[in-house]
Amino acid sequence: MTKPKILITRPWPAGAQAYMQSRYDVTVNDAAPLTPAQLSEAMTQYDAVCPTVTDKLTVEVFATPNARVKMIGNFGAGYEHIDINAAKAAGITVSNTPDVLTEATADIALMLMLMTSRRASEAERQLRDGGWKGWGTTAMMGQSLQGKTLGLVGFGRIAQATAHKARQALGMEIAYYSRRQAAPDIEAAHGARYVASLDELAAQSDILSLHTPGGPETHHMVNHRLLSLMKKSAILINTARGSVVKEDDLAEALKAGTIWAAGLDVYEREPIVHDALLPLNNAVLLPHLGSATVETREAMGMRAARNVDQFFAGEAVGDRVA
Ligand code: 8YV
Repeated sequence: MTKPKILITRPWPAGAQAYMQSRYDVTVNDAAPLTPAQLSEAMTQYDAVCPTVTDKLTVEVFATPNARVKMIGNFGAGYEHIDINAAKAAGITVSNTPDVLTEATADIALMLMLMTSRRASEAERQLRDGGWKGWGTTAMMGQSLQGKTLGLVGFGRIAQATAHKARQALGMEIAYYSRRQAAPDIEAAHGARYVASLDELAAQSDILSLHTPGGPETHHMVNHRLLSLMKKSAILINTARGSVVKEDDLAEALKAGTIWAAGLDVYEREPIVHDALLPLNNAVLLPHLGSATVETREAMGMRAARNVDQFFAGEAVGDRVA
């Protein structure tokens, strides 16, 4: 039997890629991210495509005539770059890679909380620039997190892992807002208090950390109006999706002192970072590192591979989202 033809749109970590190559007729694109035209062409050439967050699988891509692709095995948990309705309409199965990146992404949320509250980037920049004048009683004072309220927007796997780490390691109080209140045992496990509206959570939080999916429902959820409800001493953390925050409004709020700081790992127009954010000392800016550990990226590859295996074996696909 001929092996299914599979396109991997960006090179994977070695182990997971070798596994795929041992089982399928694999093409790996190691050049620039694919253009919409190249993605459309791929739809006619392969049995499955394994994309990442940088590939926009739009309604137009799914409408490609004579499409051969039957399965999209996304490398990543978030899948708002894939038009799920169009995939369903075209009868194409789509899967993602949840669970395996939960801890790594929660670690980055915690890192951003510490970096912003303790002014780590600003202080290191000062030192490297030769501006450190020695220890001082009031030099580079940040904020303590012990006993402060961490407000989580969304309460899925990554939010819960962030709650666990922030409570155990930093002694923070946990509050959350989500469309649905979590079960009592989950709330109890994290000592988490449900807040019935996003506005209230924004007003109560010392750190507001975003854990919603991207897409139209959460687009610009954090904007001038919401930022104005936050405490002047508050910190915004975003490890979710850039589209959730209106960057224009955030830059303005950081400059005006409407909020104290922001720690971002994701951006509206990656890899472009809003130029008003770049000069701000109270913005910590990371280049989408959420899942970037060797262990996690290998596990994501193997999870995507498992979904592909299940699909071609005619089994139920474990992480099917369409
Ligand atoms: C991934 C992510 O690395 O999985 C996600 O949703 O945000 C990232 O950590 C990226 O999506 C790869 O496709």
